[in-house]
Amino acid sequence: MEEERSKISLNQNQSRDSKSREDLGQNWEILDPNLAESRRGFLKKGALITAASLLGTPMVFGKLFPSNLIPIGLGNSNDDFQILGKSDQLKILNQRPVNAEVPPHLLNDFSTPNELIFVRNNGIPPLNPDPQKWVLEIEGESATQKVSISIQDLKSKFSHYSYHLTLECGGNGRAEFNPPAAGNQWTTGAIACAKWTGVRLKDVLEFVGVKEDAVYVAYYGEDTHLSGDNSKVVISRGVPIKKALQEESLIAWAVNDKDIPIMNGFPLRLVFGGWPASCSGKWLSKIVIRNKVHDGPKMLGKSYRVPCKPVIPGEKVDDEDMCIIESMPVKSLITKPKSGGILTKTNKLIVQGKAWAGDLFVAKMEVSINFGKTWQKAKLEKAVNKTAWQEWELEVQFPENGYYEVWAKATDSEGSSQPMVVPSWNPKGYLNNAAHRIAIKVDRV
Ligand SMILES: Nc1nc2c(c(=O)[nH]1)N[C@H]1C(S)=C(S)[C@@H](COP(=O)(O)O)O[C@H]1N2
Ligand SMILES: [Mo]
Repeated sequence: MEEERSKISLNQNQSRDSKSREDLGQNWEILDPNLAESRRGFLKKGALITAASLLGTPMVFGKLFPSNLIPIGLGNSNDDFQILGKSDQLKILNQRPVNAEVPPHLLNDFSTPNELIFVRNNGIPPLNPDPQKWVLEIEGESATQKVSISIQDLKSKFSHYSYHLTLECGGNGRAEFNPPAAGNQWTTGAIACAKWTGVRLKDVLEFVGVKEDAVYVAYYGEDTHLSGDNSKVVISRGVPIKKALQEESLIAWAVNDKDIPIMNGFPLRLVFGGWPASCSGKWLSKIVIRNKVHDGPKMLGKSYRVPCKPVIPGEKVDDEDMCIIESMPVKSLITKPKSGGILTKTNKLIVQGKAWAGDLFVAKMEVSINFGKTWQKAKLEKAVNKTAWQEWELEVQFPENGYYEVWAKATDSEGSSQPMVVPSWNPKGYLNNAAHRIAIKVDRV
């Protein structure tokens, strides 16, 4: 019993803090049981009863609760470390380089506000970059000429476009892989969808001239290596020419009609919606048009690659059996309410969220309150443009008082759905698109 108790790590001395009612309305109180938000653990026989007694309420569909899951709670530890231009609500995973994710309930805006766009740095951002003096070079084996262009020229010579683009780190959800993968232990928050403004990469590439043999378009940025060695490139990735020529692929200078936050690439960056965000070069100073698959740092080996064929968890995989990640898999988040709320005056709840599917569209969104036994179809909005996330909403009704989980699952336009459990293990912990779950207690008097 003791062991199970500590595994669930429920804080018994939880206080009901009426100040944390947030935007949930009068029907809500927030508990802070610090339940482990993890799929890694196993509940032993009898642990469900322990869980229920610790929760102080029965698990209504307890019999259906899979034995390899642990009931979720909440708990969001905040650090003192403040990131320039970012909300203090971000969860800091690393201070050097800065890496910070966003709790799901803060992603309820249609366009993610600038201070809530997650940060994934591999090196040190440039200090006080001057947009007036910034120069973008374009060259490469498959460029017909070498061009240097200022931001002012980009703005005046090419048409401007704005798109809502979903940028998700390939390692989002890494924290759940077992055996664990090294790197930032992202849970669900390395994702943002904001309105980006700039010029089409396609227009700029056509202006420069692309040779017939072009295969890849890649970036270099002005961030510096953690080692302090300025001759070392931090990261240099890219996309196949087809993705580069997509209408929504931009060289951007603004997000949500404001300057890009310094942590997200001010004054200039690439944005490729629906692909691992590592393709979207920040502090962009050079674009190369390659006649082969780009071979910059973090393109090769195991970086942003997964085994071409499924492997046994923990198995060693040779580099030549790894394939580059392209379009990201279908995924969704419950962005309202915050996990761990208590319904006290009603048994009805409006659940809202976002869903995205790489280069595809989301075709269906479903919600379950009985651990996946039955699913209810949510109202799903159409995408405003390709690779924008889509909003969804559903009112659910809970049959009686007790502990519930709301599970949400998206299906893409080609029929692929999110799994309930962590999908294909891979050495670096990429592409975890397991369905999102939140905890709800119904305690109607
Ligand atoms: N120059 C540069 N570009 C970069 C990175 C970086 O470290 N340096 N990180 C990449 C990775 S791995 C991700 S997930 C996204 C993160 O973008 P964001 O920090 O704006 O959310 O930027 C990508 N572009
Ligand atoms: Mo990333």
